[in-house]
Amino acid sequence: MKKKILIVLVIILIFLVITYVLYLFNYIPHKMYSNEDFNIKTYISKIDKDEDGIDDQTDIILTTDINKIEEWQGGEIVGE
Ligand SMILES: [Ca+2]
Repeated sequence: MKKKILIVLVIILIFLVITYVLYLFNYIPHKMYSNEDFNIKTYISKIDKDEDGIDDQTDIILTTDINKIEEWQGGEIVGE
């Protein structure tokens, strides 16, 4: 009997972990907010040190966004 309970708990735990990961990586649809929802003006830097035509603020955000699988290579965003 204890073994059945343990198996059920492990299955529930696995289900919760899978659900959390799917939610985290946006595979489960949910409400997402943008800057406009909170009246936040997007900051655009006037500096473009690597001269790629993308302001450095946007470069930093793009390269640290965990939802995007992009690589920063020599001033170009490669892949998706
Ligand atoms: Ca740049």
